[in-house]
Amino acid sequence: PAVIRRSDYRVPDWLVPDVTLDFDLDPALTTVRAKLAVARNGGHDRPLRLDGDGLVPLEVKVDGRSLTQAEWHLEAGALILPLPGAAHEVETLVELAPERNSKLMGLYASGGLLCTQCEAEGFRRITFFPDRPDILSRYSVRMAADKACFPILLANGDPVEQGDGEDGRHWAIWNDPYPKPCYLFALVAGDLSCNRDRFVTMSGRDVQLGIWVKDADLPRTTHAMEALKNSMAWDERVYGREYDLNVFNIVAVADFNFGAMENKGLNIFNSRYILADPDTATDIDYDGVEGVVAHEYFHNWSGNRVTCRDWFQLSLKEGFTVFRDQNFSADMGSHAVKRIEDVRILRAGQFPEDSGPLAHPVRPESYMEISNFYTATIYNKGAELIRMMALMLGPERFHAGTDLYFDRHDGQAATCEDFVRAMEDGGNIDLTQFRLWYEQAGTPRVRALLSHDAATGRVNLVLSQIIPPTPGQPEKRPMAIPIRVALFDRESRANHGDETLMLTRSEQRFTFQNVATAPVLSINRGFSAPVIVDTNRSQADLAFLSAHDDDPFARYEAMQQLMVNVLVGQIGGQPVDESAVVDAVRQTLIDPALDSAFVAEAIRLPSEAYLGDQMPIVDPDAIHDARDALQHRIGAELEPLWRDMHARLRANSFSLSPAAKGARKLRNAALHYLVASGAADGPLTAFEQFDSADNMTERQAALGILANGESPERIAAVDIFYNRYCADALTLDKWFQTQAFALHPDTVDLVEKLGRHKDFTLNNPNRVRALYGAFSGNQWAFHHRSGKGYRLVADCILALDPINPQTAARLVPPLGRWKRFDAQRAALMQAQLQRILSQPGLSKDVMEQVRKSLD
Ligand code: HT7
Ligand code: ZN
Repeated sequence: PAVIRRSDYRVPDWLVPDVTLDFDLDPALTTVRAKLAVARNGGHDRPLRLDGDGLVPLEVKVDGRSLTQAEWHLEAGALILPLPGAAHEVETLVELAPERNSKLMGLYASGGLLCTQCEAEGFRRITFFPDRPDILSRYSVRMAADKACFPILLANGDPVEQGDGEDGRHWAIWNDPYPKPCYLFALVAGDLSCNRDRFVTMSGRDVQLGIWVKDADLPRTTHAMEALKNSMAWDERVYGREYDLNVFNIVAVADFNFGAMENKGLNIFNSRYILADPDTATDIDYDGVEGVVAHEYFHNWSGNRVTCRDWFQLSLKEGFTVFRDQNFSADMGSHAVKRIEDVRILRAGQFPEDSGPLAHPVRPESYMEISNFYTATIYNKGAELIRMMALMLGPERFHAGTDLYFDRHDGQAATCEDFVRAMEDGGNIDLTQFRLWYEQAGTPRVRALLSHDAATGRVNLVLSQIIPPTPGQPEKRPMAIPIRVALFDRESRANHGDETLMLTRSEQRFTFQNVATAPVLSINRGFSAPVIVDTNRSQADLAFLSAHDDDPFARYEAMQQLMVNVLVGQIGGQPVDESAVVDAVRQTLIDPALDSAFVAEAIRLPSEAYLGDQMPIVDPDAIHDARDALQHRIGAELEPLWRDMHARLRANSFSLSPAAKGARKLRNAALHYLVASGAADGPLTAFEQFDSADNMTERQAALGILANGESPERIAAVDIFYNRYCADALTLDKWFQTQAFALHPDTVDLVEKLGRHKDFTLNNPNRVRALYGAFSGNQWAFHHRSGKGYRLVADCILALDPINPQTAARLVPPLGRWKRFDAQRAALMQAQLQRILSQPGLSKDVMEQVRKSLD
């Protein structure tokens, strides 16, 4: 497959100011008639090229005249039309079979609905079109369909007209007045019910809101609707951005390759990010709904009004929009806990990507398949870049920068460079060196060495940075890294003052005066930069910070580091005293100033995968054993506290208040440690929670805890859960996921069995992710020394690739981490990658990921 390079960007040869689409919809055979007003862009004589993927032109007309086959040709699926003159109307007719579209890109059928997914390059599967984001067009869309099967017809923009046709069919016309790239095109046809509401914008316009779902799911849409209205108000209050159309619709579909899609005025969602009720959704699910609804809504400005010039600029919209949704969620709940969660996600997903064969810059230089670049680097690291700029500028100058960005580029297809320039001009700052964050892949390592001179009262902090080599980038230049630090007095526990240091050279010395006694260093407070920090802090200093740091992230981090040092020390044969961890957990539990959600985060042991990331070569078995033993010790030594807490935090009735959510989180943590203590009544207590819970947060947590062990209660809970929820797809996903994620020696065999379960299907991406996605994130099970885990995932990739290559390709990265494991495991992983590569007819999606993973 061809490699697309950022440096090859050229302005479009032809523009398409207006598009009229006419859909005659039917799951088996849909026809699409497209009329494009095309205009030559500049003085050239190149033909019009309309991308197509799997399309056959049944008719091609120019200015109303049908062309003969000699007047056009197809080139790699694209329709090539040599055209004279400056402007024409080009008309094409194609046929589609949505019910046979298992890739879920373009127009497809899902649960009786017809819907579209066009980002990144799905529009070319619907009609011939220059499928690139810098072509902005006004769309008018007519849809006709059988009225009984598809009573609701939705598209982008505002509804214009509707009526009944012959043979039980009906039709509707929608117009979108805002020029948009074709990746934002959408339509939905189906038998849907609507949760209707309204929002009055800051300028007093009334916007009709609709969340469209299957009728039975209507009661599960209230949280999404609240989230939508809160998002609309937040974007007005924080960014001064108002919604622009008269209607805003959201549709939930069961089969979706991603979380959701921000189509102009018609967001389409994976139902897991819309539907929520206490019986089936956990608090994490509720937060997911709120965050994704906000994310897609915020795209209306950061993505739709200002879009991307080309796909290399993807982080322009995704990084910025993740930053916006993270801050929104923090404002809706707890800033401290949200930051901890976001950093955990970054470290679990992005850091491994940045240190492996698929590492790429936030603004990549090349790709084979753009769908493979919807990554944690583009999204989450991209958000960290915006966060660093916000920190360096301060809130007022940052918002001067974003105002300038929106004003300058409204209605345009922009670049990451445009965003940085708006920050520079609006915020009055020089970001020349900072731009390297967009260019250089790899997680910087910052080393911090603190020394104190009692005679002079001077503290020296020497910071140095190393950016590891990544594919195609053997040498790196020093970056501009904002590091927030504070120095604490050991005696008084006073903070000598928060400062943001700019590390811009390979090594730099920072001096602090008038510090009488050797202080304790708090560093990368708030996770001010997405870097790995190595310090010479003792376990005693970390214990001090875990009890007294006034920055919640740094306090959490000190606790994590304390635990990492003990576990990595033990695994490496250099035992470190565990009692400091037990004491720190005890201190945290009894600190009355801390809220429950923070406590639950702070006392959680680092994941097995995170521990693996701290080691030169990952030893999954040793990591599991050491972590299990420490968990047992914390459980056993503090057993009365866990017991008391678990009993005390039982709620009378369900609520989504931050306090109630925090209490559930901590109660689950207490149950976890109580069972880990080995107490004889542990499994029964877990089963009792499973059985009596009035919410999924406690029920699923109890199921997960039981699934890790061996008990009659485990078998009972797994069966009860299945029987209760087997008719509800989203909840049944949890059944698959919880078992695939179990820290149990037989998980690998169980996953093999579950892959043959009657409810398992490769046609639904949520189900695939629930089983194989969860399993490949379970380090101990996936890296079973037999290599069976690798074979299972490779089998799944091979079977899924012809059905849904995008989803198949997303299962490849865990196999590509072979360099991080011992020679035997590495060879087994490589063998599976080779086996995949030898499959004839492999998709471009999987091929790109596998080839890179073998390098
Ligand atoms: N912008 C959306 C991306 C997306 C997507 C990408 C590839 C394949 C399918 C997809 N569905 C949605 C999601 C977002 O970031 O908001
Ligand atoms: Zn997005």
